[in-house]
Amino acid sequence: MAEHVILFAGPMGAGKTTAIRSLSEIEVVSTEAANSERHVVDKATTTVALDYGEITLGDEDKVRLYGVPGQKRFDFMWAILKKRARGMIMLVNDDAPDAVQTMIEYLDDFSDLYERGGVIVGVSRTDLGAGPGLAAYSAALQAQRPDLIVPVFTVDPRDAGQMRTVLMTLIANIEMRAMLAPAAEAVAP
Ligand SMILES: Nc1nc2c(ncn2[C@@H]2O[C@H](COP(=O)(O)OP(=O)(O)O)[C@@H](O)[C@H]2O)c(=O)[nH]1
Ligand SMILES: [Mg+2]
Repeated sequence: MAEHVILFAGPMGAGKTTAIRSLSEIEVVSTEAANSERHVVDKATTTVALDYGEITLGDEDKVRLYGVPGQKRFDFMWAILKKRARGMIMLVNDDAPDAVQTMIEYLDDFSDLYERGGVIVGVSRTDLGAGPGLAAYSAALQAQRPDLIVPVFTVDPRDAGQMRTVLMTLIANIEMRAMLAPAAEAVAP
């Protein structure tokens, strides 16, 4: 049985907790605490520790799902989980100011994870209004890191089917890269 650790990262309100709740087959363990940054996002609670869920894909792959804190001052949690992770779904709320720039900043923090596995971007809350549009995210990624291939999807984290598609795409990418990596080393001079 293969086991994957997948992180859900991204800013507050992007839908990390919602996504894990949509996907998980076990009751999600969430640690929430009072939002001390209400001036940033007006939400009564926000995740300050983590969310944890599990899903089994096929009868082979157990996937451990971790939602990591959206606030930068909880950086130490990211460092711990990042070491264990094979891939990451970064959620970005399309209706937030500077959504594209926020995505670039978050990606920067996780570029070593990209080297080991895979990263995928899910743009959430696109139903709520005039965000920058999917092409703006792809263009910014290309401009910033032309060396990385990061798929960008629109996704509604409340929709389990959509989340499954994103998760399976990420895992397929990770496995493809794992298969190709030894071959690439073998042909290198
Ligand atoms: N309309 C809409 N609401 C969404 C979408 N994604 C998340 N939400 C809502 O946004 C709020 C914040 O989501 P949450 O999972 O708490 O974000 P987190 O801070 O990243 O864990 C919740 O009320 C979600 O139901 C979306 O695509 N569309
Ligand atoms: Mg949360």
